[in-house]
Amino acid sequence: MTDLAAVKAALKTQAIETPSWAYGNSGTRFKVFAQPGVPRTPEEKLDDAARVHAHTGAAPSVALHIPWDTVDDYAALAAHAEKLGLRIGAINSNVFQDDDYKLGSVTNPDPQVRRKALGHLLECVDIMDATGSRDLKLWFSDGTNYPGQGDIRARQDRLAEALAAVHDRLGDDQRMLLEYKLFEPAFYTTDVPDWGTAYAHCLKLGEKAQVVVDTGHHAPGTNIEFIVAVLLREGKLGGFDFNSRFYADDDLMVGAADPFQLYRIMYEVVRGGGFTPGVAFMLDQCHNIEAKIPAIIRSVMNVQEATAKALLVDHEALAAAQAAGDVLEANAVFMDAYSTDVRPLLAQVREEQGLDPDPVAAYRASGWQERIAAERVGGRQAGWGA
Ligand code: PSV
Ligand code: MN
Repeated sequence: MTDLAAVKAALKTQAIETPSWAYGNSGTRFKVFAQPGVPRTPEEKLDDAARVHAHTGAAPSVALHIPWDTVDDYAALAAHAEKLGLRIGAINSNVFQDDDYKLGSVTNPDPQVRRKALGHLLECVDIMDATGSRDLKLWFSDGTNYPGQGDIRARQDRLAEALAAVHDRLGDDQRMLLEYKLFEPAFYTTDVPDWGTAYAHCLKLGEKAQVVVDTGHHAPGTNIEFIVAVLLREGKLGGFDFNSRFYADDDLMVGAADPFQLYRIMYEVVRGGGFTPGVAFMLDQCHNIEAKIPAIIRSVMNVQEATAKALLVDHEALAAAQAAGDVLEANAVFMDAYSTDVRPLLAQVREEQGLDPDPVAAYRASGWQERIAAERVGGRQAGWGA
């Protein structure tokens, strides 16, 4: 039997981090469709993020991306966040948008480029100090396009050297989250292509190094929940970049393409003791054609729904069926929770928190969208990569 009160209490503790770049314009390499009211500054991105938190009660932190969110005074930016009831989440480094990084950043054969890349990563730790951020998220586009182009092993050595320098620089309460991605923009080899490579580096680095799982960064058909279970068992799961995909790194709204996969992932999180602040639930999405703020609200709700279902699994019944070798019953117990309509439960949770049970409708009725469309005129709209 599942304890409903405990499920509701757990749901009230869930924090889902939204990414600053999801509030700006984004698109594909074919076209960026600009939207009215899009933020022009990091402060305005936080203003929008505060609306997501106000209507969901579950999105108290915002990830920054440097240099997209570069400001003169990071402490002032953190103070702006605090005034809005938010805090600064992960600092995402960017060593993939500079001409110097054509052949790689920290794995580049040129030591000068490697020094520049490492300098950026260390600067990101300075920004963590100034903003009170706990996590440094590292994603490297480093890799090669052609067999023979680079020395795969030497590139691993250079990567390890840079990661160790960053690890050494971290404070006691700070962590580095190493993200992997199968391919793109490099097509032949990627220097951190999979969880095994990320795990091997993190294991060597030490306790402050953890793996981050971006759900869009796997080959089709990959069993992501298995990776989650293994990383949690090893104490090396630092968090998620949630999004969903049909084909490659589509960055669509989490839970939109495959809600069942999201449920299976959240089940392993709960089962493996990962439903704690030690595992960061972050979104990494780009809203190309849909309205951004309601799409982010919807994404937060999708994560909450998958979590609620995972929390509803009758663990005793499942364990009993598994121990008895009752394959069908075990599967039935697992599917029962998935098939539960948790929307009324979540509406109740929100009402108990003093929130509107329907966050998207509440946002629509708030007038915020009309207000930003009218007020944010002129200036340069923020966008992915800018
Ligand atoms: C790379 O594809 C990635 O997932 C990393 O997390 C980046 O920092 C982010 O996307 C930028 O959108
Ligand atoms: Mn990501």
